[in-house]
Amino acid sequence: MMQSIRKTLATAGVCAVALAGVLVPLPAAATPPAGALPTVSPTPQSIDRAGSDLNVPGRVEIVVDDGTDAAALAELRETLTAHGVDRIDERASRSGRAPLTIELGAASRSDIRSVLGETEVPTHAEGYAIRADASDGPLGTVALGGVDAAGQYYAVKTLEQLFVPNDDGGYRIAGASVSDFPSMPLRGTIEGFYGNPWTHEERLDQLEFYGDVKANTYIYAPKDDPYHRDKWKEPYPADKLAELGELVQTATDNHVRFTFALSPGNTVCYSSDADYQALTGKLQQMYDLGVRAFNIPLDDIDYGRWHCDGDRTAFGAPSGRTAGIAQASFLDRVQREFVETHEGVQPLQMVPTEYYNTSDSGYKTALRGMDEDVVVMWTGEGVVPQEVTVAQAQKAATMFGGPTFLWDNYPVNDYGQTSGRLLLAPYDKREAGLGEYLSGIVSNPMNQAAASKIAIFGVADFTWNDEAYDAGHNWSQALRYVANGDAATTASLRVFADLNHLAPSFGAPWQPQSPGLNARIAAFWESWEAGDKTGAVAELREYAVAIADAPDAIRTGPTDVAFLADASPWLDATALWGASTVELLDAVQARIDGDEASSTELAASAKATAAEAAAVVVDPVDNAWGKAKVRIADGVLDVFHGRIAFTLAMWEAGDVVNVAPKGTATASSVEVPQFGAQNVNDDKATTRWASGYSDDSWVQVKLAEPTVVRGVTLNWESACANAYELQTSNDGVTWTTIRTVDDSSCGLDLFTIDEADPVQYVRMQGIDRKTTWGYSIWEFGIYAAS
Ligand code: LOG
Repeated sequence: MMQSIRKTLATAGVCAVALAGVLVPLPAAATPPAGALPTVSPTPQSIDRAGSDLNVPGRVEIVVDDGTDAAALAELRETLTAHGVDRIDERASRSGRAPLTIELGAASRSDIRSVLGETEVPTHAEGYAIRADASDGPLGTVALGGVDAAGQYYAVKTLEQLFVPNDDGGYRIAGASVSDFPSMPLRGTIEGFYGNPWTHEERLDQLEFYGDVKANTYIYAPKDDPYHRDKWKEPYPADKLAELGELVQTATDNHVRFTFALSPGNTVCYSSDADYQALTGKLQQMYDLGVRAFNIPLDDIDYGRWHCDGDRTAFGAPSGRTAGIAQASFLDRVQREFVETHEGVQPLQMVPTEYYNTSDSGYKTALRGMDEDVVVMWTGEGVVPQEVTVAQAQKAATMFGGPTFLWDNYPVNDYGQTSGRLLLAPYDKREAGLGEYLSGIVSNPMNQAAASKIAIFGVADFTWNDEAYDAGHNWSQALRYVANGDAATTASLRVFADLNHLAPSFGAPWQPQSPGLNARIAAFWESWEAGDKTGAVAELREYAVAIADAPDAIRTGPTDVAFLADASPWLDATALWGASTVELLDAVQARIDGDEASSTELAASAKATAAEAAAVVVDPVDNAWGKAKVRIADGVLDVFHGRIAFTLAMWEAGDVVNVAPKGTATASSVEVPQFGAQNVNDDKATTRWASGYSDDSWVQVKLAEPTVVRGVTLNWESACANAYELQTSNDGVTWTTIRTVDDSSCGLDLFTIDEADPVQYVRMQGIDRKTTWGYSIWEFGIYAAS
């Protein structure tokens, strides 16, 4: 239904003026290798070289007609101006007076068809075709043909990325033949998180961004906007309404459907005509502003109760099944009596109360009875899924009665596990082929709007062309976009984003923390253990310097300023972590060089700087988790610091070796057989011992022979201890407490031991558990002089 967002030339003048101040063209393509085409994002379905590049002259003619999309034309004018064109003539037919002619309009227009030549025009909605080829003669022509108005707009958005800088400061347009269309009809975001809603300015900025990445959907559903959920019946006051009106206009100008969502589920009486009238009255308020897409989210509500006696009478006792019947009847009426009676409105969208799985239930059975035009959302298998596969989406289509619309909870950071985090990993783990069973995907982003662009860039690319999607490639493009095309800033952003790569879920994280740094640390220990300590330090130090310098480079480069504001505390912490890591590595090198005094001093300074880094808090906060400590490379960089500190402390003892693997581990209890005591000294960080659920549980290692112990390490799983003792013994009967610990890291605890006498046993004796589970340890390390 492109009708609703289509504008004709009649409004073009007004529109161009309105857009002039806000449109920022995509960064020009980096100069591609000779003959290669610039990278276009989202990845087109088909893009090929079609002859040589066209020089961009100072004067360009645009051939338009009544079918030319106003937003596309405004965008084209904008981008030509940004690339050095100072005279643009609009004409109804080609005059031959300008060195470059651009034909913009419906792909079916005869002049466009003839320039497109062999370039295929797709049939899909929002599709387009481009042909730019200088070899046709001295007067260059570029054809931009859209299947519909949005297609024209997207043709221009692709053309913007085909500008290649010349050495003389001018530009050329890459000679290309593009035939392109989206894999999924719905692409974009749902502002659906808890915590501070985005500001008006952030939303305007997002809508411009969606235009750049060919995303066409923005669903307005901030949980903490009172008029969206708690006070859903109350009409918006005039000032809010004016803002919403501006959003609707900006969305339209960027070919984005502003989709208004209203969440009545906490109080609605499904059988009440008054409530139906209240809801549709509010939708009407939005329709009058120009909104043509609506969504009724019924997530995160208690469907085990009614809010009125009428529902009990109408649907029976509350249950999943009767809730499904009630919701379906209510939404059917909205679809029939509101959506279908209002010109240009898209099919109604809804979020079911059971949105997080595909197991069948009375609720889902009832929901399948709903009007099949109503689009049903779900979040995947789990609220924050580990992955989304074609098989899952296929099952969802069966359970929800048709292709579903994925509400993808990434990079949203409103739940406990995301506390203190920015989620900057690429969009990943969505299987190619999802387009067959999904009508689309919207990202639920972070409270930090601009920082969410990295992930959204991926969602836009994946939904446009899921078969061609490559997360790593997309990440580079996304970082480059945030860096406004600057290569050095992009490189610094990559270092920074890697430190913020962990993607949590309600269970285990679904993307790991800092894979780039982690690989470098692994390489460090590999060289170290192979005997090349200086080489190990030198190599990692270079990366530590890159970490230390990244925040300043990002801040002084041409980075999106809104991103800088969002990321500020994380950038602060990164600078400190980087500086501290450089100092720490210098301490190691001093020690290698035999300069103990400098080493001790540097290590102490590194420790102080790391403490400062760890103390940085997010303040003020936009997130539901409140004031929290910033987390940067946690579990990777802090663990490395701990291990280095231990290594330095062990230096005294000369080279030390872990003797625990040669010993025998036993324990007071095991939770289940797979978590046996033998896992604690098997030298594998991936297997663990776990005790039964009692505070006084213990695990011990009987060493192969009496040994003078120089150090002990305990690598705790999350079932760790509030308090425990380290004990030693010679006979396994009489024990000596050598350390009482009440400040465990709940990660890697490291102890240097200064006891002269050899011992046969070392034991972790629990005192107080941190969780309701038992105690669990990945590895128990016992170090002695080698
Ligand atoms: C909410 C959503 C929230 C997200 C992550 C859906 C459909 N609803 O568990 O508003 O941002 O989880 O905390 C949700 O995902 N419920």
